[in-house]
Amino acid sequence: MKFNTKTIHAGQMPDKATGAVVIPIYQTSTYKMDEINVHKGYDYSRSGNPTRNSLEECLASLENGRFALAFSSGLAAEHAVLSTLKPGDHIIAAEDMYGGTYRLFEEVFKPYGIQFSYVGGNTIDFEKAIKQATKIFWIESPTNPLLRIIDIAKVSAIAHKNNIKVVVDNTFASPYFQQPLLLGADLVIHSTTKYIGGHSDLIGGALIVNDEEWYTRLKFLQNAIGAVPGAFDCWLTLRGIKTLSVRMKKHEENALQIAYFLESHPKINKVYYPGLPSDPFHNLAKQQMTGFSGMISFKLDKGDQKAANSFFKKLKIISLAESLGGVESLICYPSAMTHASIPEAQRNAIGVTKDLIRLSVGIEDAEDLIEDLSNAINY
Ligand code: P1T
Repeated sequence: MKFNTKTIHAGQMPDKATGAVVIPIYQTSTYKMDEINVHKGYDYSRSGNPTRNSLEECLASLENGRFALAFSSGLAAEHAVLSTLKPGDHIIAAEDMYGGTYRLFEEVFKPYGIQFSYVGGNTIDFEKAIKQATKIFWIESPTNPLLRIIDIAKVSAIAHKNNIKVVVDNTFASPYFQQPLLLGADLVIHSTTKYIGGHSDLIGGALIVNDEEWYTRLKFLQNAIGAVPGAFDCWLTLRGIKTLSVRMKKHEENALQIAYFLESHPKINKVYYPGLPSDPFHNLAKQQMTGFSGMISFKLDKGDQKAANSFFKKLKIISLAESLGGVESLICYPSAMTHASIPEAQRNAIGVTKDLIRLSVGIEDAEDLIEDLSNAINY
C-alpha cells in the first residue's frame, strides 16, 4: 500500500465481529476469559486493546517500521525509551530540542545515573562527544523550535560504526514528509498530540522500531510502567491520521507563503523555515524530506517579552498557545513557554532567545493568516 491508502486502511480493516467500517472504540478495561489465561488475545487493556492495536499497526505502517507502541503522551513514549537504559549509560542529544524532553533528561533520568551530553547538529559534533558508555544519539529533525535539519543518514552511519542507536523525534515532520527509519534511524518518536492527531483535541505519543529485541523490552515497559492511551484517544488519533496527507500538504503550502511574507517584512529580523531557499538547511531538508512541514520561527525586531505580548494581543485568528500541528494556527513564545525548563544561559547559547516566536501554521486560508500577522506586527 502507498502512504495515503495506509492512512485510511493500515490496521483498520473492517471489524471482524460486526463489519463496522470504522474501528470501534473498545472502551473496556478487561476481557472475559474462557478459562484461566485462555482468552481471545486480550486480558487487560493496559497490556493490550484492539483500538490501540489498530493505531499501533497503522503507525508502524506509516513509518515503514515493523513495530509500533502507543503511549499516553509524547513524553511517556520518551520515558519508555529512557527506561531501557542502565545507570552510567550515556546519551548524546542535539541541543535544540523540546524543553520538556530536556526536563525529562535532566530532572528525571539524570538523578538515576543516566548521563547526557548536548551538542550542535553536525555529524562531527556527535562523533566528538562519543564515550565508551554512549548508547543513544537523540535528535529532533526539524528541531523544536529553531527548525534545524540534522542529517539523519550521516548521523546514523557514525552511530552504527560505534554500536550506538539513533532515536529520531519525527514530530515536526510527521511521517508524511519524513520517514527516519528509511534513512537509517533505529527508533522514531512521535508526540501524536501534534500533526498525527492534528486537531488539538488529544495528548498522545508513539514509538516505532524495527529491532525485535528493543521492541519486546519497550512493549514490556509500556505495560509495566503503564502510560497507555485510552481507547477513545486512540480512536481520535486514527481519525486524525485519515486526513494526514491532505492536512500536511495544506500546512506546508500555507507555511511557505507565510515564510515569504515574514522574510520580506521590514519589522522581522530573521525567519527560520527550511522551505525557504535562503534557509541554511534548505538543501539538506530537500534531500531527506519530501516537504518542509508547517512550523516557522521568526524574530521580531524588538526583542523582549513586552513587545511579543503586544504582538500576540493584536492577533485575532492565531491563538497564543502551547502545542502545534493542529488545523488551527497557534503561536508561542518558546523562551517562557515550551522551552522555559532550559536554563536561560543555555537557551541563549542555543538561540532560543527572548525575541524568538514560533508559529504553527494551520490550514486556514493563508491570506487571512497573513492579514492577521500583518496587523499584529505593527504593535
Ligand atoms: O506533549 P507531549 O505529547 O508529551 O509531547 C512531547 C513532545 C515531544 N517531542 C516534541 C518534538 C515536542 O514538540 C513535544 C511537545 N511539544 C510541545 C507541547 C510544544 O508546544 O512544543
